Amino acid sequence: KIEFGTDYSPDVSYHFNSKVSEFHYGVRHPMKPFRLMLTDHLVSGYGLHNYMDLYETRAASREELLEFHSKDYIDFLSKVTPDTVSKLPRGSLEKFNIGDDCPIFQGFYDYSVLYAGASLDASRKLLNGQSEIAINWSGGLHHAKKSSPSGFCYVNDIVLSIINLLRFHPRVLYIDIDIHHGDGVQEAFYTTDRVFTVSFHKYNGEFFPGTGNFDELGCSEGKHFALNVPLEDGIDDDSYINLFKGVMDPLITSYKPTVIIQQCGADSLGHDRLGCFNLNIKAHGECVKFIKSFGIPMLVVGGGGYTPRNVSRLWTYETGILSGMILPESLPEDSPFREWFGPDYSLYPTLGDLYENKNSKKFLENVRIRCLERIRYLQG
Ligand code: V1S
Ligand code: CA
Ligand code: ZN
Repeated sequence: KIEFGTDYSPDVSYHFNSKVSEFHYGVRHPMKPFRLMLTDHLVSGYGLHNYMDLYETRAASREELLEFHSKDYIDFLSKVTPDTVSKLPRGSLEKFNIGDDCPIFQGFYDYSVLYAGASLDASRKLLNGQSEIAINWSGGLHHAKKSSPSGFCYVNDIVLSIINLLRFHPRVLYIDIDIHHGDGVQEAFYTTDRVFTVSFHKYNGEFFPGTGNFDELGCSEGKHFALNVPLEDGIDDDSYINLFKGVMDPLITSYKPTVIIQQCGADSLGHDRLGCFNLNIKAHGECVKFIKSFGIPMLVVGGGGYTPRNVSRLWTYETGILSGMILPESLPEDSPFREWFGPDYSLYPTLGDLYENKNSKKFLENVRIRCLERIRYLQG
């Protein structure tokens, strides 16, 4: 069965409500909340529930949402339903960016307040010192803006949690390893030095959401407190880990965050339905393990991830890392939905061989050097 690892086992809380996995964006839509149910079954199948404090999460309140989102927008979200959406006055769908990416599906508001409530609960556990690491795999919806949904995200649970953490923490570090740029979080804190945002992502100006070039670095008080690491298709395990550690080590040492939020979008894995990187589960997990090794309180959230069997493998593997447990490679035998994981039934099957690596050594070394030059500004 599972064993204690050699590294430190912190106090970990796991925040989940199975209701969140019962919503459907629509049959053609790539976002499948069901992946959260698959994850929870694997986590409990491995017995990881015995090594964490488990909390069934609640909905975020309207007042909590208004800490970031506009009243106009929350009024709209809380009132519109699939039945009323077609009767709205002309222009409202465009105004609120409703369409294929962010459809008004049955219960979408209940879904949104549930994943946001889970991140807020998790941030509260860190604030009151009951947890050193708090996990919400249903959160990480990094594209939502103050007054509009974007990229499958309706409310921004990350921004709401950071606002909560800022009540007592002087410096918050946000790390985003989803394949997409964490634009909603970057934008919300673009003018403050109290939140440092860093996102690793595919960038070519066209890939969604189209932002995240290296020259976006923050402005006014926030200048030099946003870092973007634009990457090409097909990045492999060693290149990604080297770059990630090479940037994050000096960044954490210089910025000295008092709390960290890591968004662990699983669409940076190889074989993702929307992604185009070649990462394996162990490499993605190595990034989480590296951040954990600094021993700073951490909120860990999910995000993208469109091949549900691999999303659930990844987040289970990372739950193991965060709670300091070593999981056997072979998946639990008596777990429901086991048929989703064949023919290998492995926690970390090989994923990283689909795309040509368009990130040359020279390109990556250049990215690393430019990041280090930016980080030097933090030392004053
Ligand atoms: N890539 C991609 C992609 N695929 C879809 C999509 C496909 C089928 C559907 F029925 C509905 C949507 N949308 C997109 C992207 C949005 C990606 C969001 C990633 C979210 C995250 O992982 O970072 C965090 C949870 N949207 C677009 O590329 C925009 C369009 C430009 C093209 C697709 N159409 C559907 C909308 C406009
Ligand atoms: Ca990212
Ligand atoms: Zn994504």
